[in-house]
Amino acid sequence: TNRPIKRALVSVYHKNGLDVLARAFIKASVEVVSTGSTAKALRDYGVDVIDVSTVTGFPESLGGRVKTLDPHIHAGILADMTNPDHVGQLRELGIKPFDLVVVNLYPFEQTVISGADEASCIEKIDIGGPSMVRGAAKNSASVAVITDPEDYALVASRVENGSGFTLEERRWLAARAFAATAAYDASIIEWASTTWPRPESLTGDGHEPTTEDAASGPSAADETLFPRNLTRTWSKSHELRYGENPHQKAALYRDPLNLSGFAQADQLGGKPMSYNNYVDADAAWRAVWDMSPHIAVAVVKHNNPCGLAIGDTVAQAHLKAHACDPLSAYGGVIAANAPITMEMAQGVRPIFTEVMVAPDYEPGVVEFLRQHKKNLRILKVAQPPRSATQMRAIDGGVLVQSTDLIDAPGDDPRSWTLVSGQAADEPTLRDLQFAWRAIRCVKSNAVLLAHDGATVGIGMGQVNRVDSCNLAVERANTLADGANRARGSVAASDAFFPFADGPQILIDAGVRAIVQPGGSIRDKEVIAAAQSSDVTMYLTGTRHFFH
Ligand code: 93A
Repeated sequence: TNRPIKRALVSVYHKNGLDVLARAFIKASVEVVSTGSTAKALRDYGVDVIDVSTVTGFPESLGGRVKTLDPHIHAGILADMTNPDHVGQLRELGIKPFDLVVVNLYPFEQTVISGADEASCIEKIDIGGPSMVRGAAKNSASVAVITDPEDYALVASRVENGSGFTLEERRWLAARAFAATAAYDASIIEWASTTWPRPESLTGDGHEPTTEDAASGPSAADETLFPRNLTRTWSKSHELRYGENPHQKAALYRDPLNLSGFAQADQLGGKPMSYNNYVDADAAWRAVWDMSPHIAVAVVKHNNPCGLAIGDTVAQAHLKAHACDPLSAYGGVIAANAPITMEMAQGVRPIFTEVMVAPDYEPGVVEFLRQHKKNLRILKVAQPPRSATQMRAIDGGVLVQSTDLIDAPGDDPRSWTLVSGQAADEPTLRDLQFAWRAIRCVKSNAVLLAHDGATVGIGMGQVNRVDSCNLAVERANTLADGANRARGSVAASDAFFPFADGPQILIDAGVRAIVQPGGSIRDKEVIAAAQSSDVTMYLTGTRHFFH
């Protein structure tokens, strides 16, 4: 099944590594057909190249848009040389078959990322390249296809020793080639569907959602967010040591169109990131940006905050966040939404910490951390979280939702409804607002207590809200110094209280104000509990579940 390589078609955007191929082609006297600047590069390496235009009898035209799109090329790629009929037809037509196709495509993604204008992006949509790649992949019975310069050394050795590739090898290369063109198309779809949304003129004529659709689901306006097919591709960045547990395998994939998000973090020190490190650090990263424009620090463990605080400096915010639950902060992930200062680094030094993530580090800080905290994974992330959608895999599918924004209607205290007690004074209102923004990063059922721009007790992830209330109070009051931090604090709940029992626990613990969405059929009882103790209560009308 081996097919020695006697004739090759080479058309590559990236010219790197071509010298390796050129040497092998010369040595094995391979006939090489090539496009414009690839031909030139190969000639410079001494290869006696035949121009594509010589084979097609047609000049490369339309500014390069039509180079290889010609039957003289494609019949040579697609002829199955194990099929006598194909062999006969080629002979009649005077077309010679190719044994090898080496193509790499116009850099569409990189052009989009560079911020190039629309016309430049369009020009970088490769048409001829994917046609050759798909043709050669379809015809793996006869042709070997290569799209990645990393494979040139392998190809060169097979060209030189005259063995070519086996059928199994050609098929494997074909599968990879199909994956390459699919990924290429996926990024074009992603770009085109966001750059060119559905126009008004196409919302009639059967393109319009039925009234049923409109009532029950996304409308045409959501098409950019929820396209008909989810064609986004993630490129494999690297494999992780293991997944959530050591017996699980795992890898990180990155969105090739987003070069500055959390998944693209720069690691400046420490051991490689683990699967759980990524999950926790991403949660911490989101939590601190929910506090923007305030300077904020979050300490996260197991996807939940063990402390979150705002401050005048990152060092102060970290002290306050750490103080919420020093016991749990051991082995945590620390995120800040402002550059890490030396003062903060010194504060973190004695605390065992897995990961630190920040937009930047002041001069000398990275060196200090590397020196004193050898295992600390130090991450720098260029941009705040900005994904418009969130995904979660379920068996046999994936759920997609628009990202929960902290600036949803109801997140602005000016829209809150006072239903019990005195209107909050300014410091109390500030704490209520902090607590409400903080609640979003706590797993449901979430109840948290806050004081002076810091969480002081967090009740997370319970399957009933009473337990979350108890937990929040208990954690606020378990510091070694015996301080009663629940007394005088404010509370937030991520969703309504279904009964008065939960808020009663908070009230009994001395909480002075509560913010919650409201909307329970027993709101009256819940509000009455607050009123009878003269505790301030605001309803937001907005819920922030986080599962
Ligand atoms: O504009 S194209 O879609 N039209 C074509 O016919 C064509 N043939 C090859 N682009 C085409 N190519 C691409 O040109 C290849 O995929 C490769 O990226 C590039 C190589 O051109 P050159 O050798 O002139 O640099």
